[in-house]
Amino acid sequence: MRKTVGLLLVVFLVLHFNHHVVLRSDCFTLDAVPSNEQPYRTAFHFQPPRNWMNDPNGPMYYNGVYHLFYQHNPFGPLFSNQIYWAHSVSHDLINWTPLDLAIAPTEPFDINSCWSGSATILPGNKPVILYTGIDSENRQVQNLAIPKNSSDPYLREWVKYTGNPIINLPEGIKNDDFRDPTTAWLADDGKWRIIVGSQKDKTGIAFLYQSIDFVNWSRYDSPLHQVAGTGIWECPDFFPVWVDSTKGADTSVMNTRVKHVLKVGLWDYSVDYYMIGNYSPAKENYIPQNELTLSTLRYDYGKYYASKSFFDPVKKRRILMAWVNESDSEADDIAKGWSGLHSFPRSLWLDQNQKQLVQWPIEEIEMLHENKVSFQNKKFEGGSLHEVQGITAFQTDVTISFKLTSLEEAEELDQSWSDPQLICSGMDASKKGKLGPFGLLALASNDLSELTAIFFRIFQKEGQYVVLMCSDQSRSSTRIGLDKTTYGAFVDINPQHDEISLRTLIDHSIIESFGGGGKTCITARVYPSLAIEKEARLFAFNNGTESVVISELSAWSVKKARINIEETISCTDH
Ligand code: DQQ
Repeated sequence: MRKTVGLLLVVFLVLHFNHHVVLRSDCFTLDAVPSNEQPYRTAFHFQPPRNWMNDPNGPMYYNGVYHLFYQHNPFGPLFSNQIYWAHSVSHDLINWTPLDLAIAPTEPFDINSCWSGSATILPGNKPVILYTGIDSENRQVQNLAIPKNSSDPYLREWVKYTGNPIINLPEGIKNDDFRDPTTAWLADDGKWRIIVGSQKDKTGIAFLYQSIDFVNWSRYDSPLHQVAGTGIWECPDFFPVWVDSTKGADTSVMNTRVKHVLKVGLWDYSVDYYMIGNYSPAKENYIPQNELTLSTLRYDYGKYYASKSFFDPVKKRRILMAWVNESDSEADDIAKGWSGLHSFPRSLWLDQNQKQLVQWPIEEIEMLHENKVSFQNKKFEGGSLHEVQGITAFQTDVTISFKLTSLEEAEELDQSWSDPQLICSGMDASKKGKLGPFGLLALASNDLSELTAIFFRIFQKEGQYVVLMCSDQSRSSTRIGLDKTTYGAFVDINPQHDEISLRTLIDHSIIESFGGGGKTCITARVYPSLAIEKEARLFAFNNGTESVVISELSAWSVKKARINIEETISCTDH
């Protein structure tokens, strides 16, 4: 009897207090810790224990817990026609506990996959999810799911509304061109609004819907916005940003102190573009101050797609996460047993000039910092290389700021060089300039045959200074068969007044870089074969002829977070 009570108590404690333990009926072990066999698994970026992951879905904060769902193939490391919503929870947005799959393709309205969508917290603190189902006829339709038990802080089980689909394919839209409902916002007329991504004849469309009860939805004749020639708009996001504060605004905030961001993912280019504009719910129109074109604002100029933001009521901020796809081959993914990461969560807000957004890693990363190294005000001659020692170069958070003392030496920017990515590809870090290239060499091997260079070059154009930021993956690995595209973008800062700063998060196979205090972000995936773990080194470099001053360099080792680690219990335990 005492043995039975003891056993029951253990089971109770395991179930109720140790939420890191996931009880499963199948028994397996998986070493989620990066090791020589798994050198590309990350330490502080979100990824599932195994198999395929893509878009973040339905992030939200509910009753003391952050929830993150994601597109997942639980059966293999490649995308499939059976995509589920997987689910993890966190108390700090750093450490994540995996829960059971939340939404599975089981019903006629989603039998061929449960695709992306969003969460909304309805009045009375009631979370709901809208997601795209691929129905039995392979049509994309919009569905509703609610928690089975909203007093469960982890919202482990989700129930699909029996009246699904709640929104059918609009007439004239192709079966596979209608997806990814947004978080809803409530307008003054008491009606909810959402947008859904679509296209017709290559015109990207954000269809606008309204509802009083969240179940019956009607479509406005005019979409919220559409742009010809852009192809299907995936994973739209629509939210307010304060014009006079870096704090976040909840999705339904609507007043003269906010502008509205419309973000759309262009599937044809795998890029998340955004517009900033004025939204009038009374007129139901959205007027962007920058119209969407292929050379307008992006969240990130590297590998970064299908992002989703949410309002964090705890710290009053808007948080953004995105899917960062692999750059290796499908065969590599099969060998690794997994594919896909999420970017490190970023806060985002409107820049003071109201022309663009600013993004910055959430401050919780400091929980993982250790072994700080730093120095200030060091003259950095042209041709210098400085190794940043004393940190784990394969798991690090590094910031470097440059002061320029000979700006007048900046080279003229050739009038025909309008595409920053092309300039970066043509002028890699080994090509000497005058003011630049200077920056960081990340994940560098001992012999420098492998390295990823993240750097700046300063030019003059029509009496103005132009700051170019590059992330050059061309020498990131001696392996062949990888996508080693070089990325580049301009940074909207004036080096006459502003220092040129770069913050880079390095985590085994991902390098996220924030230029100009987060005005320009570039994310890359890299797979070194020599610069792995303890063999990886980090350098600051200046390959211009002019000297610059490193006004500050600070770097930390970043500890491993507990991300979706399933603790295996003995098969005989149950
Ligand atoms: N991924 C989902 C779609 C979305 C696309 C499918 C974006 O809902 O449009 O996994 O990556």
